[in-house]
Amino acid sequence: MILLNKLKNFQIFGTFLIFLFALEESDERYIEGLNVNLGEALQFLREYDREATAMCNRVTMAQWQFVTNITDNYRRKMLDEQTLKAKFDRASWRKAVSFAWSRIPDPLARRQLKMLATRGRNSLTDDKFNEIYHLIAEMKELYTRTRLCPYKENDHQCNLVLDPDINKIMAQSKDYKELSYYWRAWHEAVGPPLKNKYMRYVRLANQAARLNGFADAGDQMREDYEDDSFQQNIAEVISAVTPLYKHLFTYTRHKLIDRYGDVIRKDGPLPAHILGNMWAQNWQGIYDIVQPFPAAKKLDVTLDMMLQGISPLRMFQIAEEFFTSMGMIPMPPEFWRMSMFEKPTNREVKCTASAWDFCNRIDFRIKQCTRVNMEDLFSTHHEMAHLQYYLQYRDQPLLFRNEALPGFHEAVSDAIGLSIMTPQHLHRIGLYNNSTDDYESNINFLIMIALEKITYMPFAYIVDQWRWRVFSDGDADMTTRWWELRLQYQGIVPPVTRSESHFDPASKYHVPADIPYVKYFVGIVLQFQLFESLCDVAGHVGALHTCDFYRSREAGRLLSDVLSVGSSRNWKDTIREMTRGRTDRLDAGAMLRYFEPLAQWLRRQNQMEPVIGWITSQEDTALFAHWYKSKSTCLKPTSIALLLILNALYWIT
Ligand code: X8Z
Ligand code: ZN
Repeated sequence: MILLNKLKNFQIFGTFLIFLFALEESDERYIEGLNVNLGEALQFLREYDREATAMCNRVTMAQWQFVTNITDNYRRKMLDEQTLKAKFDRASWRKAVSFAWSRIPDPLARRQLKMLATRGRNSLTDDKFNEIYHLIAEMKELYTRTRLCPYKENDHQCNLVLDPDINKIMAQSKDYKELSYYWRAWHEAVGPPLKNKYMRYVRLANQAARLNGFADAGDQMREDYEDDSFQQNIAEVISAVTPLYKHLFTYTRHKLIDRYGDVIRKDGPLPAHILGNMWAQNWQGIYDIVQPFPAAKKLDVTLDMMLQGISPLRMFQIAEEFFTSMGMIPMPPEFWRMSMFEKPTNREVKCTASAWDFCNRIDFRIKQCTRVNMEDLFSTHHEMAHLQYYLQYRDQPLLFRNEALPGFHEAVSDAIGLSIMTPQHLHRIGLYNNSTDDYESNINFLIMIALEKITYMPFAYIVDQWRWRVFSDGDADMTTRWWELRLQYQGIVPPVTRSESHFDPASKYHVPADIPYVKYFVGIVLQFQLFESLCDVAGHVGALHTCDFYRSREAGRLLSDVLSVGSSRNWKDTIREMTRGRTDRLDAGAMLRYFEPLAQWLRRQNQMEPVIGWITSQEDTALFAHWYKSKSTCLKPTSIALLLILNALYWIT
């Protein structure tokens, strides 16, 4: 049956596929050809590695030139290089699927061929490939070009951009109505014009996935995780984290009621616009409201950095010393010569900090408009951790010069972050004298990290839950489905009534931009697993959140071993090595141990609360679900289905 379907699909794309077919005895999911010649496969991969490396270098160089000197000329050059690369990728895919790759006996060659054969949307005809490519570009363009008018200002200067203008207002304003204005204006400017384009995109993405042997585009996205129980694994993680999330939620609700009064129900969900972020994805913006002990000493070494006359260059040297103190790789001379450490004054640049691998094993750079403050000191370490990962896997073939699984790059950088942001570390590098090792400062510290990472878990979980469901079940009720997930996992509701035409999921860039999201969820889980492992081998004793593995050669050795394999093997082997045999799965245990002192404190604070978490009322669901709005159809289709089944069972028994 599967074979028949595949053969039928083949009819619609070019003649070159005539000699391809799915082999029944191989893994039935994927497209493969007939060629089992190992010598030819190895020869192809050698050529691919050489040509793709040169291509990668040219594209990266063009991108770097553009973002460090924004001109139309450099933009054009970059787009030209990207187009050439897309053509090259397409030709490589054709060649890769001409092999019966799952029967190639060399496991590393097989793995590389599989990567080439199963990724991307090259199974589409030229017309459709171009269509989806331009559709995504158009959606991104529409999103990034959106501008808003300011609240209550009549000067008609409608040029506020999301980043940084509106993001800043969402994090800083405490004016309920102002926040509501920006929330609504953003959602209504972005969502509606994207809905039809998105629906077409879903169809094309699904076609590409099916032609490639997947059930749908979500199934294809999950292939990156090479794990049939991946969905089960992440569902277990979110269940394990939910009790802590609900306690943090309840404590925050209490503080928000103190601030905004009874517009917030004591046992209900929270309105999405007052949590310090456009998508309520993390709540760092309201730390000032939630902070339990405002009088406790604040951890900020900015003044110390200034008093010591630390320059941006010195910040990079401090970060490098963190890695060399653990016996890891120093930054190469090219890094010091070619990076952009400060904002140039003579040209326009994109200032978002980023780490760059130019794919030639020599050239690695960071771009950052560094300011001398604590936030940028952390960011410097974060970006350099990305570079350390690039350096560690630089001797792998190009296809394996990649993170072990999507999200691991961020996990590594963030695990380093957990170590360097401790007062213990800042003291060891001579930036912090007073000890903040009192109970209140510790709770403040943990709440701050929890407002960044624990609140993010349900959001990072639902984006792809929603997307995968659209890919598998179709585009009906997309906005309602979005809010059902938001309410179920995050406990938030829209501040104003929604309808299907609002298409709110598109308010998040990664949705129209076709960027998978579950990797961010994976990244948070793994950073704690990695952090705990490194703390263990470094011999840390005491509460996990106070661990700093600076200067630990043992931690450096383990980290180097884990990073240097890149993506050359299944990530489960890497996680097993990382946790020294304890597990090969995503596991919330380390994260929960890190936050245990906070969890205990929150449980005590919430003792008098009537409800831990939220109770969903009709009033909440009526904000977005049309079947709750009219009295005649007040039952959800799922409830109706359940009633019908119960009814049928009644008659059968
Ligand atoms: O998209 C990003 C980065 C690029 S990888 C800016 N992040 C996610 C988001 O903004 O939703 C970083 C944190 C999560
Ligand atoms: Zn990063």
